[in-house]
Amino acid sequence: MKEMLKKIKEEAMNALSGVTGQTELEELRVKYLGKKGELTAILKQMGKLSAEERPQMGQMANEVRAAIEESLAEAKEHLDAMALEAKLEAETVDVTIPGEKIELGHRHPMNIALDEMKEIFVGMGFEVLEGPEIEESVYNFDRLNTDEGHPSRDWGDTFYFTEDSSLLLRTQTSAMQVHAMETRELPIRIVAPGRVYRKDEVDATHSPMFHQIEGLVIDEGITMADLKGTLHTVAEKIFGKGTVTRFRPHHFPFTEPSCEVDVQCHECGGKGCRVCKGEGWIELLGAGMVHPKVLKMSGIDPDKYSGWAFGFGLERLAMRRFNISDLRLIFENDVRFLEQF
Ligand code: 2NM
Repeated sequence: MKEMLKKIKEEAMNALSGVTGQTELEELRVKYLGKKGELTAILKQMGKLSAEERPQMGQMANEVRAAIEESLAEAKEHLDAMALEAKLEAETVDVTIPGEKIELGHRHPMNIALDEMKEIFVGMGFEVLEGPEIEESVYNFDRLNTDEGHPSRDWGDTFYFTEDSSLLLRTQTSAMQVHAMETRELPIRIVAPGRVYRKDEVDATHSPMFHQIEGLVIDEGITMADLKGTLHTVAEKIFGKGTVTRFRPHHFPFTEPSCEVDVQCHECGGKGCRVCKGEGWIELLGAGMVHPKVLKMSGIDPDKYSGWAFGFGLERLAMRRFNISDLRLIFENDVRFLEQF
């Protein structure tokens, strides 16, 4: 029996020293230490031994068991370490390899132009107001001193919702400014950017929907000098210091007097070239002193208060700013176009 125990120990040690996987390790454990294993088989025969031999054999069997258990543990530790090593090797990340480039979008050129304008006016103390695109004729026309027969009210020019022409898609953001005059405390210093709609055929310079930004200042003692000073400063902020401006008489129903503001062509300095189409000047916006009737209709006393207002088209500004030749490009959203900004 002693010989058998020795042989089991030797065999087990041999087998364990060459073990290569977890499954094999488990098989060996069962083979030597399991309920039907070789060591258990020997222990079952202990009863046949004499009383003197039994403790001796028992001790030896325990030693063999302990030695095999220790080797099993060592082999398991070794296999675990190898497995971890292999896993780490397989999952190595090379942090020096350049990452995949993520394509980021960016703002639309119209939004770039709009944000620039908002920033200029906010910097001068104006508040930005946005309002509804569906308006009542009262706000889009009547309160702006645009009388019944005015051509802009024509069904061929304006999108109406109702037979009685009372509800429409706003043709100008000044409708919003009438709301402001009606509801706000004075003084008022606001800009109203947004979409406006007119029944125009689509071509390189026209679209039935475009964007405007209009501004309004009302306080005691406001004069044309405020209009000229502020709008000249705005022109300089857009086109650079030293920009030359020209205020030309014009007519709008909601302002009196009215004017159009031009900037001298930055390309030719006023001599006339392709950019200004030989004019020497580029039209920037329309403006004027708010008509006393307009103030009165919105509940403001024209004997105490006066104001000035302006309005211009954002697409035209963006087209000049980014050198865009055709208005349709702005609305088509062809990625090949948008990628250029
Ligand atoms: C323009 C030109 C001139 C304008 C007038 C008003 C209001 F509400 F005060 F009457 N808002 N905007 C105005 C004046 C708009 O656009 C070419």
